[in-house]
Amino acid sequence: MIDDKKVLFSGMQATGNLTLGNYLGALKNWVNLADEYQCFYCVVDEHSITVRQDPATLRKRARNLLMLYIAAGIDPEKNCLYYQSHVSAHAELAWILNCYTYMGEMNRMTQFKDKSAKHADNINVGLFAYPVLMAADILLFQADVVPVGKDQMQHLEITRDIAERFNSIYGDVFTIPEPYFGKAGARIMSLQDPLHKMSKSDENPNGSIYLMDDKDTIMRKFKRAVTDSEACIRYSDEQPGIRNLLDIYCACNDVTPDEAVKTFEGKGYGELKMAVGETVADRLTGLQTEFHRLEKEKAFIDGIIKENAEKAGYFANKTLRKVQRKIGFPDRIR
Ligand code: ATP
Ligand code: LTN
Repeated sequence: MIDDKKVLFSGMQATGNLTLGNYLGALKNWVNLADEYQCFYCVVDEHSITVRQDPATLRKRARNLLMLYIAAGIDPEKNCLYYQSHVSAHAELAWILNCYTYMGEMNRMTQFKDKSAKHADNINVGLFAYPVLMAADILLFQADVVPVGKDQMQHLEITRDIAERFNSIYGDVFTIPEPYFGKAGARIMSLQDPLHKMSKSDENPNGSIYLMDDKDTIMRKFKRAVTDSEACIRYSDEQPGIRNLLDIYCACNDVTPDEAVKTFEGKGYGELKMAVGETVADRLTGLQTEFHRLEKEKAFIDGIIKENAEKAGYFANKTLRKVQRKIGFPDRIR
């Protein structure tokens, strides 16, 4: 608890360009959580280097991601938005937790298996230990809840296991975090392959709408979206392409699938694609305008980066000191 509120922690990697999936499935849903929770949203740049990065690009993307958080409507006064690398407690706690995590547990992580298959020339120890750093992120803030997608559930489970193991040895040190489901964020699928999720690391750029795409690009991608030959707009698993377009429409307009189906009753696929494209372009143009405004507000953004790193550091170090004391590291001399 901080100020009588439960703590919520989440993070996003600054690798690749953010997609409509990241926005509708995560960012957009984070906007109002600060009323109920003390929220920490981290740009997890230390996670990013588990895959080789170009330094200038990483630096730029990390800053852009922080500005995107704000442009998406996450209020930097009410939420703590910061870079992982600015709070050294993340790396320090991760080291400690490494010593309380078993190789066998890490060997079961499916993301490690996927990523090491993808980057066979760089299967580094950091990639293997990635979930331990994620556990440190969460446990440092004594987070009660963590909004994560399905693909990160395994990492949240290992976080809970590590925390429980640590607590069973040293007493109640860590809060055991729960997944946050809240209002279910839409799972957005690729426009080119509606059976796979829209993802920033997809090699086919036509499958994803990027948050910085201009209106023409957005309309073109929707025009080319894969549908089917049923020629009927229904919300059903048998029509994954149409269902995905309806999901996108619903998430942007806050309507239910039934309402959306009614809106498009008797209309053709072409019309549906155009309407969804327009809706998305409207949303993203607003976000882009705000992003470009923030780009010019260098001093304002720098101020947020500095203040929030201090704020996050304060809470994180409190937990770190407690952990260090529990495991027997010598006291600091003041
Ligand atoms: P990568 O391709 O690098 O794995 P990603 O695009 O799948 O990245 P993540 O960085 O793993 O995205 O996820 C960031 C957040 O966005 C998570 O909360 C995740 O659940 C959400 N998210 C990502 N893709 C989608 C999607 N297609 N639909 C809904 N939510 C998504
Ligand atoms: N692994 C996550 C990003 C991430 C995270 C976290 C999410 C790093 N640390 C802590 C929630 C809580 C991802 O790739 N989406």
